[in-house]
Amino acid sequence: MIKWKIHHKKESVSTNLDALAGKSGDVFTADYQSAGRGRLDHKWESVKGENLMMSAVVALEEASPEKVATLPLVAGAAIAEALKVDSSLKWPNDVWYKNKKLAGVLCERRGDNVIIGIGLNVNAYPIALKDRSTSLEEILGERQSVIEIRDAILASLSSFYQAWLIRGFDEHLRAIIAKRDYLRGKTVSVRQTDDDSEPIEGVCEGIAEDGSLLVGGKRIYAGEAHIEGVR
Ligand code: BT5
Repeated sequence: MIKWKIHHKKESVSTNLDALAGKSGDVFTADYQSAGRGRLDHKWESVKGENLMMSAVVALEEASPEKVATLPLVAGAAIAEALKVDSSLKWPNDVWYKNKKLAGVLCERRGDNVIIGIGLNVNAYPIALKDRSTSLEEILGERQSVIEIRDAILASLSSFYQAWLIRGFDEHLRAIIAKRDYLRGKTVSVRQTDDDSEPIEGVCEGIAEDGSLLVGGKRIYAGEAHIEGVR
């Protein structure tokens, strides 16, 4: 098990930025982020003091870029398995509950390390996103301890990461992810960039052994999948 060392701030710009100063095993958390980041230019919104925002630094030990590309899915699986709710994984980096987003992962490689940024709505979600986000509190009907959830996720992340480092994105990890795959079997429209005017459309056949999304026989390596009727 990784012996994590927690560095907490009341307010941060982005814990993924704080983590740039960290070494393997360091975890940066904050009660609030003034400029939380998602993929591309997306923002991660937080509600002060209510949610989990953390960035864990782990060593890559010469993992290839192709292997590192599968890490957001593995981190998502670690989060899903740590929670007491029956969540799904929405390729490439989200944890959903029913048709709403509960958590997001942003992995950023920095030399020999990778920063695994996790944002999870524990006791609140941004009001502006109420149609498409949810929180553990809303699902479970009572407030949850951010610290307990942080520790459960870190324990799970430690074992998932170590399994992934040793054995790669193997059958065992893929089976855990496949079981929670939100998109598989659904008709999806995938934009590879935010302004993609020709999204790939078709039935999603799941996630391939290299972490790409399979849609109508094509492999998609990055993007965002939409399902009709779901925001
Ligand atoms: C993500 O990006 O989902 C990755 C989010 C990672 C956030 C963590 S918090 C700790 C660490 N420090 C950082 O600065 N970042 C990491 P993406 O797939 O691009 O999704 C972003 C989209 O999710 C936004 O454009 C919104 O639509 C939506 N969103 C933003 N905040 C949300 C929230 N709190 N709950 C649900 N959806 C949200």
